[in-house]
Amino acid sequence: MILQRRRLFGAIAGASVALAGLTASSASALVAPVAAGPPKPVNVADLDFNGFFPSATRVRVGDSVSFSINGFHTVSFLPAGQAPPPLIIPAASNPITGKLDAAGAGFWFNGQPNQVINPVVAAPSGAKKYAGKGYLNSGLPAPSGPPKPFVVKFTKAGSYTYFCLVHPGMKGVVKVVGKHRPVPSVKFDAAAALAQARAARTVALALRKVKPAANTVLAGNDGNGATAWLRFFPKSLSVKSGTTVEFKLSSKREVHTITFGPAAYTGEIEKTFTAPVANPAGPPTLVVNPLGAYPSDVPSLPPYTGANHGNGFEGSGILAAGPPLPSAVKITFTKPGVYSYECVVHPGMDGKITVTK
Ligand SMILES: [Cu+2]
Repeated sequence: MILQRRRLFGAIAGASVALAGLTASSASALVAPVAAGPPKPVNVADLDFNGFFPSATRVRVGDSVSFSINGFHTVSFLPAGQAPPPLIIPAASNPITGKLDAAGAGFWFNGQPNQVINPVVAAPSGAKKYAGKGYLNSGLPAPSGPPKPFVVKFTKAGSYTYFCLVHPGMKGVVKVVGKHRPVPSVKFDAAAALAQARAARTVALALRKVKPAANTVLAGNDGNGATAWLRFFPKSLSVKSGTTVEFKLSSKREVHTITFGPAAYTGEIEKTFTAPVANPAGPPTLVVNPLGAYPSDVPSLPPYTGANHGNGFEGSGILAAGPPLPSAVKITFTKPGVYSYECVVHPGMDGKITVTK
């Protein structure tokens, strides 16, 4: 009878563990999967994912987490109390010099600091073990292609928040429990990631139906930011001559630009948005093209005529969710014509303003 009861209890316990997706404690170390970005290809035009899937992971002391970096993301654990370091910073030396527009005039930002990718964000931090302290960083993926998964072994119990240093607010948590505590199986984590991504995609598809206010163009429309629309709403807008259009960032995690000009000219800015410059003290510095980083004109953008700066160049510089960068820019269109613009951060993120009499 006792034996039977034990068996019965064992069977019930086994069933409930299976239902919760938990594995009983075992000797072999677990490698829990997390995707930075979409856990599988998105296959929706202009849609990207700026989240960790699943956003919460539970492992035992001695287990690892394997972060697949699917997109331009980092996986970064910070020392307690430290704010995430910024992605783009002004270079300490090396001011901008000799940048001329198509009409041969110097741009206002000559003499301003070059903006560079923060080497603290770009470079991997080395260690692949985390004991709950210090800075542990995957670094930025190289342009050559997706990096190998970033595998971190956790050696101390605790609850650890990690960040993507590219997309503010993109974070996840790894909870590390004692060696004999139950934790979810790899299969359970993978299913949780897909379920979270599906839910985020559903939210994004609803956000795609946005109807912006009159004479307003939204750069992205991302809700809480787990997904990002790398497109303008609307992609094409027609206004009467003399109209002021407001271009607004609608994203907490992405940055965009509004850059008018001939396709060859803006395309070149996009291609060289970050360019490696030799640095005798270490790895090459990634310098952000000042034509993309800075607004083309200060203190505000002048009316757009299609002939600004000799070739129709006029740009917002980087728009971001919060200070010190602006999140919106206004441009008044004064001459009938069809004008293309693009975001020089995101290839394929293009728009058109048609100005009528
Ligand atoms: Cu963009």
